[in-house]
Amino acid sequence: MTLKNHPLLITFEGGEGAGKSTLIEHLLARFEKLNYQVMKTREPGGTLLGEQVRNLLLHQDKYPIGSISEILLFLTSRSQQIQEVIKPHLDKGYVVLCDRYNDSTIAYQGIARGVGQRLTQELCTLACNYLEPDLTFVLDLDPKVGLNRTQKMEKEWDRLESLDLTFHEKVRGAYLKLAKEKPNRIVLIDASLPAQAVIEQCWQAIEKRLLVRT
Ligand code: Z5A
Repeated sequence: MTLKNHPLLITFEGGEGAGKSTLIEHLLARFEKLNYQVMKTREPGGTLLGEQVRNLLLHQDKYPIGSISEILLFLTSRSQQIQEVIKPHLDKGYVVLCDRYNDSTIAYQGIARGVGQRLTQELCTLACNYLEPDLTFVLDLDPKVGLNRTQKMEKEWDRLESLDLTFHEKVRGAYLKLAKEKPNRIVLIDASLPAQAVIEQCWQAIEKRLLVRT
């Protein structure tokens, strides 16, 4: 099997506890088994600057951060990660699996926080210098189920998770809106299914859209 559209940027989106990390680990292993050069990243983070920014955002309970400042911090991390990590790997022909990207900023800050979808999209375009994913999976899950899953884990990030359920329902609605608006790029996945079924559905979508049998 060969890649039709090599290199590839595949992004993973969804609310808390939707299963992105679990899915990425399995897909990474599948690509490796097929001898692809593949790497995973997460946002915010992934570079020295990005990890500092992650730290700043994590501890927002100690100082106020306004909504525009919040967007700019997420985008600082993304822009640096694209420059230092993502772009160089794509240039070498890698498959890059990215845990969150612009759709997170549009869903969380642009729509759920109310900054505005169009403005947030424009800021994202600037920060990522027009680098769009080849494929995006949105893992759709009732936030009550997702938050329940994460409460069972040791989590470093609790700032946005601690926002009320209404906020997380808005995030879910925002992702559904984005999936409707971008059907060619975004594949909506029912994340309430068992992990193995989620992995198989995503792999089938990757094969169908991005891989060709030789
Ligand atoms: N954020 C933002 O606001 N704006 C932005 O631009 C960006 C981010 C980039 C990052 O948190 C936070 O930043 C996030 C959005 C915001 N908000 N919050 N809060 P993070 O990086 O620390 O975490 P996360 O991205 O929200 O991921 P997560 O909560 O760790 O969940 P996950 O990676 O999607 O799920 P998981 O770790 O794979 O699975 C969670 C648990 O469920 C685990 O025990 C699994 O074994 C289990 N699991 C997984 N799949 C299944 C299925 N299918 N069934 C049952 N159980 C499952």
